[in-house]
Amino acid sequence: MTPKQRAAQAALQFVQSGMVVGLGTGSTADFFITALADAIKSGQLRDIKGIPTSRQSERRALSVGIPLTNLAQNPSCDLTVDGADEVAPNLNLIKGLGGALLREKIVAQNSKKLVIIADQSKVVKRLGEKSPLPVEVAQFGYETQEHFLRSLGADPKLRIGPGGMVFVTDNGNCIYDCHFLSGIAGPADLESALKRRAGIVESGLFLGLASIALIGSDSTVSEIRR
Ligand code: A5P
Repeated sequence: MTPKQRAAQAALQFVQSGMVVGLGTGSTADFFITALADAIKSGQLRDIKGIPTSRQSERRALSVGIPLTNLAQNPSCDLTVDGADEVAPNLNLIKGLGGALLREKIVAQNSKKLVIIADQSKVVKRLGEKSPLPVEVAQFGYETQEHFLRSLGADPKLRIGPGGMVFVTDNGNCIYDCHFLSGIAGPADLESALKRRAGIVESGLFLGLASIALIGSDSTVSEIRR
């Protein structure tokens, strides 16, 4: 079992029969979706409904037979299990390298508990230390955001998709991946500045949302709690 699989498997301890479960996006979240499907098939868990955070996790969940619902039918998840790109000691996160940050944040904010699953490579002292911060922006006038993001101390790179075209999210927006030379000194101030700017839809800063992170290694899973 890989560290990511180990963390994903450990997240099953938080799932109970009858729950509505937010399904994250990325390779670690995919391992959780598979583990959840196996638990449903074996009868260990019953009456589970999933809410996917991307088209990718929707396809994945459908392919392994997890019944799905949505926020219209179930406005709140009992639990969401998702990966992360960086996990700080206070459980603040960077997410969105998979491009699903907007739906991930909507589902996370409407969940009673957010459990993060990751391997040790995601644990950092300061956000922005390793990963760029993905910032989702409206297509209209997206070029104007580059200068604004620079004014906040970032080095923004417009995300390009696998085919060489500008990457477009499930929500029809673009992403700037924002590098910070010495990491992000004030995540809350940065988030406030981003929120005030028209055309910036959402950022991958997940502050104060996660309740626990399960960090998989070669042999064990450790926990970070707030
Ligand atoms: C998806 O948009 C991201 O927030 C993912 O949670 C993140 O990229 C983690 O991906 P891996 O689990 O593949 O490392």
